[in-house]
Amino acid sequence: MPRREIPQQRVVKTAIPGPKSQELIARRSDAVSAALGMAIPVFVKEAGGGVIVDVDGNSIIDMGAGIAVVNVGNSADLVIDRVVEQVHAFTHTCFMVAPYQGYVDVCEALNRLTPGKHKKKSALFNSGAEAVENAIKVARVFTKRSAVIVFEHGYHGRTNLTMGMTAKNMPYKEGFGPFAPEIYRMPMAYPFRWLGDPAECAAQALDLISHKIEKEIGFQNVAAIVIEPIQGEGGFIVPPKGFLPGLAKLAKDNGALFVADEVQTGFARTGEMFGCDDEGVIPDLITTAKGIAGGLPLAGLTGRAEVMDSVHLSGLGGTFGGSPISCAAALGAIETIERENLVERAREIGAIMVAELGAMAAKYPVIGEVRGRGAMQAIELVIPGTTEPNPAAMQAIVKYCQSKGVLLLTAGTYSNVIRFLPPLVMPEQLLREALSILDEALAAL
Ligand code: PLZ
Repeated sequence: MPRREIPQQRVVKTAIPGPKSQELIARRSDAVSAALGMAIPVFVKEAGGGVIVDVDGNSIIDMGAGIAVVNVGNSADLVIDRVVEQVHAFTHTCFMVAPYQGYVDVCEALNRLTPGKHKKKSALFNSGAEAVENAIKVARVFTKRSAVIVFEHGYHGRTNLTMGMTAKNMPYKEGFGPFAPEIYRMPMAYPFRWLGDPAECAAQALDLISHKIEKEIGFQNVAAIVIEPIQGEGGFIVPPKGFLPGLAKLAKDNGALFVADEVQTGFARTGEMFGCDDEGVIPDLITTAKGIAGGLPLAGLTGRAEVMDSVHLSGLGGTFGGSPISCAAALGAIETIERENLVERAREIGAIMVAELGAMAAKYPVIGEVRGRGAMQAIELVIPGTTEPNPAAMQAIVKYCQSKGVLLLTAGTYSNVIRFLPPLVMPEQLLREALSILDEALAAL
């Protein structure tokens, strides 16, 4: 089948939203629950490379990749090929009913690519939240303990257990309780907002956490310490060096499992295959989703073989988990990441973003901090001269950029962070164009 070639350019032909999008937005309002948000008010016709083309013909630079999902780009060639082949062969049998090779291939790839050379095993699910849920199930069976340690600003999903693990109340938790018991939230090493000396943030946070676990929970009750290597929804909070290794050691010394939620940081995003690779941290369990399958729904749980094998037969599963179509897509996506060296590409994108965003931070005091790693960067916006969050500036910048055909995503406990997650196949000129429009938006504030 000939490939569609979507011109890699920004085109704004109509107001955003244009008339056709407006019509669909009206239908959406009438038919779809009002509880679902919308980052940009345009309806998509097609997408590829670094752009999303809407139904009015506007071509918008995509700085979100569907929340760090289409790292390999939308409809990447190898993803299309593998999916089409699979759809013709069969669409579903259920892996627990009659297994198929694609599932095993994906587990082998996860076992090979995730941090650590030890013997690992995997299981596949549908969503990031489901992978996190299963990490807790496995950790509780293996350790025969129940307490789960999570962190301020953490995000782990929208199911009941993962809502309880997620920090931010509005919009994720408000009114949806009661939440599951035995979840304990610890201080996060967040240098920009650390009350003590930022240089001492990692050591002080680790001391505090160790003290709180000992006094308030009891180490002997802790099944798992669960953390995102870089916190995503919470505002791209990069823990200072030493914090993650310190937590992993704390878990190990006390018979608990260290679980890395790599749902957002995984698959080349940070300029390493996984976020934990940066400091050589080797988790006992790793959750993956988002970037794993080029846009098809799939999630993985990977960990030490003896941990993953500790659960009784048929204790894990699900009807659709590890769908053959999603597995085919994942194999195409993983091959693309490796063949096109997207890990290196994420570093190059990161270097451009850090330089450009750093220059903007020097000009515009509304930028309190530029932070991130690789192609996962953000700016935290403040009232100039303070660290007070500035959500109004965030809103204004996003709106300005949308009107010029640039899609930006937001984040942060204080709703004052703009995050940049371009597809790793975005042409450099488009990335630079998006950043120059961001500069205009900052100047117009
Ligand atoms: N763990 C670290 O980032 C999903 C959520 C978007 P699911 N983040 C995007 C929204 O508002 O729902 C995420 C994550 C981390 C788990 C999850 C959950 O992954 O695939 O959305 O269930």
